[in-house]
Amino acid sequence: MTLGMRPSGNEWTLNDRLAADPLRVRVEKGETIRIVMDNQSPMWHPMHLHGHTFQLRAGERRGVRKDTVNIKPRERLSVDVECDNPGEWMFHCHNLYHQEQGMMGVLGYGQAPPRNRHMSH
Ligand SMILES: [Cu+2]
Repeated sequence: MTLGMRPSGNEWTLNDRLAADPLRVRVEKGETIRIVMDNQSPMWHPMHLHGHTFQLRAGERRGVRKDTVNIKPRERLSVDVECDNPGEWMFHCHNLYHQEQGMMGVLGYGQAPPRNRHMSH
């Protein structure tokens, strides 16, 4: 997952997508996924996942379990998520102006729900 900033300097992205077309990562109940976050922007991003905790990875070692992790500029960081809580869960930067501009997506179980469904925080 790429954390990016558009050249305008005020558009923040996940995999180069903005808020109007958010990233959805499809998972299935019972699996464990690894999210590798690659911060290609020059700012810190406190990335927060709803509905789950995740476990930081340091090489093959398992790190602490949290629901928010700070990623430094140009840092790459991996977390493991046990998918044990079905729903549509927001995953976003906790700097709200980054989130509002597009640094937000969804971790969703199974097939995506209809597009017009409102996503609440
Ligand atoms: Cu941010």
